[in-house]
Amino acid sequence: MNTKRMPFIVFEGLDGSGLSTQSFELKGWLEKKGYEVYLTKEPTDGLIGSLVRGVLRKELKVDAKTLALLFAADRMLHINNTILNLLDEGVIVISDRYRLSSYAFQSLEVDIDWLKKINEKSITPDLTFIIDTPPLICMRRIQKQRFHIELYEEIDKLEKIRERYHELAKEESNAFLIDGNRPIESVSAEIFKNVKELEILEGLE
Ligand code: 2DT
Ligand code: MG
Repeated sequence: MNTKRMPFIVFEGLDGSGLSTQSFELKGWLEKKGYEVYLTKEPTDGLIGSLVRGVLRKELKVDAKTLALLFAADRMLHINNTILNLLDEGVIVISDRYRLSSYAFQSLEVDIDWLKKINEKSITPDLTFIIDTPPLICMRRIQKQRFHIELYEEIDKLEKIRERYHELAKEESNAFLIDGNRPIESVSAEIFKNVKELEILEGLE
């Protein structure tokens, strides 16, 4: 049992901005350094997360406030059933999306102060990387990957969400806005540089 709690690292941004790619790259890089790493995502593939995915695919309809509560409940379960246990066991946890997704996406329709309130018991990540990629590029990538269009996937909405992320980058502690409109390796290099500065991983080369 490791006595130091390991870092909790989060990736945020628009869909198609390269979150999954960068989470995966960071996992591989840390594993090569000898760390045990668990890659997870929100919405989760648990019971509440699956319900949320149904809403995103427009298979079931719930109002915006209920959806915000479902995301918050999925997150609380994720923290208490998975994230905290792993961090305490000496595992680095990387999550593809976390609470800033709720603040950036749900605030299109729901008051942001209330969103922050229903998420106030969520732990603060040690690092949050917001991958910033122009919406048009994200939309093109999404269209290449699949046929259906999910909730929020309209250019004007994505523009607004991107602006929210810019504001959130200034507010959230330990958050970095990373230019995602570059080759994968350049984006990763900037991320690794910031991870190296985490005190608990001291000595990381
Ligand atoms: P991906 O699985 O492709 O990342 O899409 N979302 C996610 C929210 O609106 N609020 C949240 O709190 C979270 C975690 C963003 C997931 C979609 O769900 C949205 C894109
Ligand atoms: Mg997606």
